[in-house]
Amino acid sequence: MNQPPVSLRSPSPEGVRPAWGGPTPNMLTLALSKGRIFDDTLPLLKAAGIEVRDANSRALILPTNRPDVRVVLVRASDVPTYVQHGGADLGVAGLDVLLEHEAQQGGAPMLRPIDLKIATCRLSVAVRKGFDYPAAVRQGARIRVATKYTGLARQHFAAKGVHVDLIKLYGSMELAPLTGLADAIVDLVSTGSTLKANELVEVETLLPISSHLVLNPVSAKLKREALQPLLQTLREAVPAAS
Ligand code: PRT
Ligand code: MG
Repeated sequence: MNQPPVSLRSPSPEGVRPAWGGPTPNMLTLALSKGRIFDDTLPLLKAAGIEVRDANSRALILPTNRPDVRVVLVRASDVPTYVQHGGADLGVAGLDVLLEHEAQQGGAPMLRPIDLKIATCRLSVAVRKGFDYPAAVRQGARIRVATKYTGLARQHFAAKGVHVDLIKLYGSMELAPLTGLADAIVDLVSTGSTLKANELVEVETLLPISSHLVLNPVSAKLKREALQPLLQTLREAVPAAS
């Protein structure tokens, strides 16, 4: 608290982290979420010459083999917030998370220069087997939909002219139609086995999903020289066919 702020801001040689643990002026901070995005991003980073260190530690800030690049681990749904507000210069997040963030926040869309084509799935509507979905969504009807994606679900049903009562959930969406909490869910589907195990059927797809690289707009300008080569190698590392 009594530390003179001058010492925090004194220039340090590139790559040497100041004693207070913050980034050096030229350091790139990449926000990732643990799990499939982290696992699928590592090989792309490796192809770009970046190896993440201490991946199995409990630390939330991970160094890499490059002194000017570090990784911060955040919740998947927090990646857009970190990147938008400069807690990270860049990040990787599912299109579901990015578009939902934009639907909730409004404003300009985030800078999304590379589709990494990883963690692919789709955002779909699912209902209980035997539920008459076409009848439930006929023009002017009213339907109860449980989802974590209330912004995207609202847009989808509004475009169809269907009145929707949205029920916000944070997980286990599949349970909602089985317990009578909702008529339908909007959730991610990959293999379809989770729906199948719960006797639900997919009745409509809102959009195909993959994870994208997102950029903080200020970093995109001020750290352009450091970012450009990294973005280029990542672009080249993305599999041509998804
Ligand atoms: O888990 P947490 O609450 O911390 O955050 P999160 O669920 O957002 O993170 P995570 O790591 O589970 O998902 C991160 C991103 O991975 C998502 O935002 C998607 O872009 C992408 N992704 C790709 C998926 C899936 N595939 C996927 N299958 N995210 C979740 N699932 C879940 C889905 O919600 C459902 O419960 O897997 C289940 C369906 O899978 P199948 O194979 O049975 O159809
Ligand atoms: Mg999850």
